[in-house]
Amino acid sequence: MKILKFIPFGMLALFGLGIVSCSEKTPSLSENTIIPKPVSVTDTNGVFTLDGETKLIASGEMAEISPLIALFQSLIKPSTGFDLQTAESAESNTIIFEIEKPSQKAAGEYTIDINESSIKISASGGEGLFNGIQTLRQLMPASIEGTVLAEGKIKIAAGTIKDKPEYAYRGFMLDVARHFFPVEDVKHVIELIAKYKINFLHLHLSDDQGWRIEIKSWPLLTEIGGKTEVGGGEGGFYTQEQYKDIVAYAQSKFITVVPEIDMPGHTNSALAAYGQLNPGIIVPEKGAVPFDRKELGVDGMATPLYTGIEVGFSTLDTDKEITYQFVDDVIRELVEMTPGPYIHIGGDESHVTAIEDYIPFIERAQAIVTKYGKKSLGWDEVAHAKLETGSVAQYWAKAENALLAINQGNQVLISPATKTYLDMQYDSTTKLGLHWAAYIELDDAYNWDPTELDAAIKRENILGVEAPLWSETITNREEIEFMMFPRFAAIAEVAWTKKELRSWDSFASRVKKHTARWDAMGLNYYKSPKLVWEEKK
Ligand code: TNX
Repeated sequence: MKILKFIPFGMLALFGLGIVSCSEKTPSLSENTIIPKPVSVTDTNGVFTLDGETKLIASGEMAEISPLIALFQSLIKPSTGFDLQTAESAESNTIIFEIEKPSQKAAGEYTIDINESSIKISASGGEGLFNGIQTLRQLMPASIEGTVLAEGKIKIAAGTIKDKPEYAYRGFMLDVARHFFPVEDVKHVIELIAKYKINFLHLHLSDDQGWRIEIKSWPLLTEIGGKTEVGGGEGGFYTQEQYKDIVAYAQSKFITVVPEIDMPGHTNSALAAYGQLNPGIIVPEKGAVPFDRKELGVDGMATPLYTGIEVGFSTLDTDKEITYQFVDDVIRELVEMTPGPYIHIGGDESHVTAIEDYIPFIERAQAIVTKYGKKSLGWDEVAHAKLETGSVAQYWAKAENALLAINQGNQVLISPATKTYLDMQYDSTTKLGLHWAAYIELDDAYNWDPTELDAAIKRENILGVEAPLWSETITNREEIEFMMFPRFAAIAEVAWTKKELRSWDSFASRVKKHTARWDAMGLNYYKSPKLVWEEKK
């Protein structure tokens, strides 16, 4: 017979207390929910306590470290009230920001060492230090992401994190042409992507529906071509000053802007501004119907502005010298305000440009980019042309095009529409978005790898990964957030973390806990059933 023992109430209460204090224990470092997942995390004993007295110490090149310390201070202040001060040195309670010289670390690589008395982030330069700070912020409570004052000190378990990116190019693309987004929204997007160690922001600055960047030598591009957007709204454009402001803001977060002018197709907004660039009469359903200029007695004909979402009906006149003057002027002005290495020349879906016109056009556009000292990026179709050394083809639709680039000795940027297109609907009930390529649930966005798309696309052929957000159906910040998150976190991990270190189960459990951060930010993310299912398990 089993004898049940009487347990006095007081003891039960004691057990209860035990449970409470257990659950308050600082989770070990290896229990982190960091996204993207770092290369290695090792636990040691102890806990570091960050409080108002914690001192911030720079070790190395001050000019590079100071802005990062300022960034850290502004990250900590809103939700803690801590006005963290810098110091030359201190015995304990320090966070050390170290730039090693010399350093074995690659760009973007960092180490974080945490013990009871200090945290040290080391890197070979500002980019690595910045990445380390993004990781450190994810070791702090979710409240750090918000502005609500949370009482108490911050406890971080001791240990070491070693981390470096798998791919050098980790990108996000925002289509500001189909719908225009003001500077504040672009900056908001920059803040979001920086948290996930994205280092390139590709801005799709022109398309049939709108021209969004001021070009001083061709003022009508924005005056006329910037006037509207999909659905007939008022559109808009960035002045050169505003664009430079975006570029500088991105730079402060170690993000390089890649401006895109899509050519020779996707150019109706330019053709509406300057008829002399137009080789035909544009009928959206039919494309450019060629006209005889002499017969019509016109030197080109401006097209009407377009506010629908068809693609592939417009083209620049590839035969006329004025077209190359236009391309040269636009690229020259863009280069003057773009410190990054790439200019994107588009090149996709030029369905009404004959291939024998398309190829020489792309080659000339590329040569102009090279002449101004930059490398060109183009959608995968550009690989039909002869690519210059260093040009990159962006794989969005066809592996065979990616292979054309690889066989010429060029690298590819990986953006398969079926995995990375953040404008694709999550499922058939998603109100925003399109689904011509696929429905992309969170696990679809995660469970793939750039090296597994095609046997002939090898690791060394891949420059990186980019997630584009096309904006035919996206009109504001909340909608951008909804289509981005949580899938964007999945793609960021695909880009940062080696295939061997990734698993859906790990990602799903981290991202579920991570949503507390998004709640603190007030982010409008999609509540993926894949995560609820994960929780029920
Ligand atoms: C295809 S991707 C396009 C874009 C559209 C997008 C919509 C690419 C290079 N071209 O023009 O916006 O699909 O998903």
